[in-house]
Amino acid sequence: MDFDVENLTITPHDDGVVEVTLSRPAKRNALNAETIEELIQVFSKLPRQGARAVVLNAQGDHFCAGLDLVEHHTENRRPEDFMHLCLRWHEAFNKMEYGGVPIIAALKGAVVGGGLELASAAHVRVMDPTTYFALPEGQRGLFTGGGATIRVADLVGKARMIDMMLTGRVYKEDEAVQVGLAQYRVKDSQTKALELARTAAQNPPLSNFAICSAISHMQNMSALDAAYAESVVAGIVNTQEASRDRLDAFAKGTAARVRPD
Ligand code: 1HE
Repeated sequence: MDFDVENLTITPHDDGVVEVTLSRPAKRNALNAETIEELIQVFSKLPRQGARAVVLNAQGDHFCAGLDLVEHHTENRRPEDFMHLCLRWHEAFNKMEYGGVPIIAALKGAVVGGGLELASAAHVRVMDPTTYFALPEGQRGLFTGGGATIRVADLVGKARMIDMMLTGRVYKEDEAVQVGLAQYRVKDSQTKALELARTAAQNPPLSNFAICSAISHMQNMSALDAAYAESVVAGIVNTQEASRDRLDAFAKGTAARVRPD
């Protein structure tokens, strides 16, 4: 896998799992314009380079401190400059959410502002005991620009998101799971995320493609259109060769059964 990146580290594993690591720990992995371009590049190419699942993680103690506030301040951007930058953030995060390859985020430390927008573009979020979530935009005199109004509101609901932005409320520990910011809370988020990615990577790629793109698309549709799209996707996915083999194994009694533990 060949990527021209400086702020990310890409580590492919033999089983098709690829680690994408935010690699600006000295700046708490704050997202500068260059990192956003690198995310677009990586998440555009990975689905076509055979990635079966991705672990999105970070160097240092913090997952991501959000928008690079120093770059933003120094560049003294005009409204249209920042609008176009936000469109690049959306490009990156849409590539992630709609790309069809499962992305499991291994979280730690600060997951704040644009860092939470990035994490919410992953398909599964795993937190560790140090992880905390916040939207400090209000305190900074800013507003979300990387899709939080869609994805974070989707995770926690409109009222909680507004509270987070108005008051700087921080969610951590069990409460963060209860409100939907993370699906798993474990001692070691990296190990758990890798385990989940390896499990997901064993599903047929076409099934994962549908799970990690169709559901998001369908949420944007009317119920009538979504039901139609679901039938089309299921028509393709549920008759693929890989599912025939798996159904054959089930019928012969050799496939794993669904048990509570
Ligand atoms: C940064 C950034 C950043 C750290 N942009 N440089 N996000 C925020 O409001 C969060 C801002 N950051 C923090 O609150 C803290 O840095 C942390 C809690 C994440 C970490 O604290 P700490 O004590 O470990 O680190 P630090 O001393 O604050 O920062 C270390 C260095 O990282 C320092 O650089 P240095 O050159 O002085 O060593 C910081 O300047 C740098 N750094 N965070 C730039 N965010 C699309 S719109 C999205 C809008 C938003 O994301 S708003 C939320 C912004």
